Amino acid sequence: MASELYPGIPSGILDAIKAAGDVVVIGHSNPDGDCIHSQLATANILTRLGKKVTLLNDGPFARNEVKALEPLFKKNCPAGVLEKNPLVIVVDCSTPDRPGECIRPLLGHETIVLDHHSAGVPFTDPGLTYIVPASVSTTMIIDVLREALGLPLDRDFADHVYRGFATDTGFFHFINERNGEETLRRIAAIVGQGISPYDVFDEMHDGRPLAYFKAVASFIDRVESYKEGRILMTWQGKAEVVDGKPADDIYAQLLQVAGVKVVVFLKEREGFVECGLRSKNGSGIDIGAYAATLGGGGHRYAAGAQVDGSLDDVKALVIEGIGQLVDKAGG
Ligand SMILES: [Mn+2]
Repeated sequence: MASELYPGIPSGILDAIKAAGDVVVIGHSNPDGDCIHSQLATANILTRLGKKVTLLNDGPFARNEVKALEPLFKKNCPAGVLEKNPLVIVVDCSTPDRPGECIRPLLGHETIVLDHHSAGVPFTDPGLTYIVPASVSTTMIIDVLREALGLPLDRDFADHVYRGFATDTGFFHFINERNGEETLRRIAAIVGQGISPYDVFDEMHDGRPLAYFKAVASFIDRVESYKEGRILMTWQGKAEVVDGKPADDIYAQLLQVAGVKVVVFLKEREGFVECGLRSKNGSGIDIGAYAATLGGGGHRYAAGAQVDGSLDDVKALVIEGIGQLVDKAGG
């Protein structure tokens, strides 16, 4: 059933799922709520179809919203599953490097890709690839898959779809006039299964230690401003250990600063730097395309890359590169 937002799912995907016995469902490393709940929503579908499901994720399960779910996932595919030549379903990422180590023994297996990221060169079989960049979350793509397979909604499935949707829309923030109507119609049906958006919001945010918020405050305290405030940049040194994942809160705060177009959060590692990048809605800056030039990827407004070098070197490189984009975009 094709719609304005969601084209029909390739029949090869539906046939491969129907034919499979064992299925391994894989998401990207350093998972967020959309990744983990896309894996769990897919597992819900497969289990209802009578398949044996193995969930793989490299972790770490650092984000508050996914921490408690870590025990449901393995880091290595058990030998007994590998022997059965399982079907592989990769969700919330499209390129073989994003899942990390866990996918290695499964490369070369029949692989379905379900995702909403547009950057990078996906796995090779286009007949088994369903990528919808206009979808606000991957869990909503899994909901389209459920529909195509003729399964009804259930409470457990709806809960997963809602949590991925909530994570990737920043709880109804990143929804626009192009995807809004169909997205909210679908989410109304999901919430109709007995989901409380209020409770989910609290569950996904509450319970973090005070030290976490003090760390966020210290990162915000050291923000550097470039190009008259159009770029705001901060960093986390490798010796600074934070329980949780402060990046999402830093972006949410700094993107509200007057005049900002791009927020950069650099995390110093041994020999390289993780670059988290966000551009402001309406800034005219495709930060995902810029991240791709660094060997990373992502979406138009949210992206990341790992760059070799010291914190100072990477800082200079990124500020120079984004400075040019900001100049070009004007305003
Ligand atoms: Mn996602």
